[in-house]
Amino acid sequence: MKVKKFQAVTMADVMKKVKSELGTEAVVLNTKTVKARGLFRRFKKDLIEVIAAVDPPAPVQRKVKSSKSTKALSSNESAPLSNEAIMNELRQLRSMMESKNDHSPGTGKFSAWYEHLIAQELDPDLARSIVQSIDQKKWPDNTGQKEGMERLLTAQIKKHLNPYPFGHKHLSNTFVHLVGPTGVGKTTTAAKLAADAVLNQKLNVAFITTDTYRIAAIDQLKTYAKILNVPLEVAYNLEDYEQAIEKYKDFDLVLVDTAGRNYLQTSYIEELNQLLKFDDTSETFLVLSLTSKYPDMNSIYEKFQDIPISKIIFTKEDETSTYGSAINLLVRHKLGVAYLTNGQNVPDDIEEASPEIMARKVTEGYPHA
Ligand SMILES: Nc1nc2c(ncn2[C@@H]2O[C@H](COP(=O)(O)OP(=O)(O)OP(=O)(O)O)[C@@H](O)[C@H]2O)c(=O)[nH]1
Ligand SMILES: [Mg+2]
Repeated sequence: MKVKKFQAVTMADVMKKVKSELGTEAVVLNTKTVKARGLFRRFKKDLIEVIAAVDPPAPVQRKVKSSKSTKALSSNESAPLSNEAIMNELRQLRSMMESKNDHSPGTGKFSAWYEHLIAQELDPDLARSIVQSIDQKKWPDNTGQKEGMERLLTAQIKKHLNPYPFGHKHLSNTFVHLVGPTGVGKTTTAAKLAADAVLNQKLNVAFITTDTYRIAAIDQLKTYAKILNVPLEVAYNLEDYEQAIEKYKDFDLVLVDTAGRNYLQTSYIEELNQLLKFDDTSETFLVLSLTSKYPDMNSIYEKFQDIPISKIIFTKEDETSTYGSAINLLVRHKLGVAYLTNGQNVPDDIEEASPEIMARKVTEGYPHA
């Protein structure tokens, strides 16, 4: 690549010079204003300086002293830069571009990692900070191997999630509310959790459903209650709900299934807030599908500001291969995840979440060797 510095009083003039020297294929790498030099500089105007480059063979059309004005301007032209000066200019330009609107963290293997995170729909700023944190640390040189790269990336993502509460081994709080948008899998997840509590943890479990919105919803939970041999109360109003709480207060675990609503409408959140009891005997999981788009997940979560959401349950992991939206949400709102569900089968398709599992979802399938 041929790189050269040009100066003139106006941008139009300097571009004329660039075109004349390097041809129409030339690209501008940098522009700045420089003070005029020499005697009488106080009377001279500042100059526009442009660094331009062209790939060889450059279609150079040297104009040889064609006019007086050209001659005058060429006297301001400096000699070609030394290699070191050019490299410095290029380095400055690159760091300037990286720190502005270009999110690319560089080239080579790091840029490939970054692209993978972007393909996973991770927020570009978060993706960049993850990749650059690996760069800065100068990790051992086994990063050329796919496994090594995956491991490093997983560790960095995990680091972002570690501060938040994950998993839910001991269902210690009596009342566990499952809230969330329509059709994300609240009832199915309630059944999976109940099955695990009854069959594996030998807990005394009951169901309450406040979902009287759809007839089929009650039948759906009744079926699970019957199979698992656990009692179920249907709460049609606040009074019913208070009675159900009283009835089951000595149970080890009461799973409270709620109606799926369009929670972008605040009135539904107010309804929920009036019905459910939020105290230290209860915790509330917001159930979200991993197939949702990040802006939608984010809007829903933000609508839940008045309800104490203790953790997220992400469902339908089996229906997507991009997990960046989930990571964006967790990092942005400092949230942990209790469970991930990965299929329709009750009770099997559920696993306890951890930062490692979440991070690995993002890095699995990293295509670069
Ligand atoms: N693929 C897949 N499907 C799931 C998962 N969890 C639930 N489903 C399915 O999603 C559909 C809706 O599940 P429900 O449990 O009824 O969802 P809900 O949130 O209770 O729905 P509403 O009460 O109507 O808001 C059903 O067909 C479930 O079998 C999952 O992890 N993966
Ligand atoms: Mg339901």
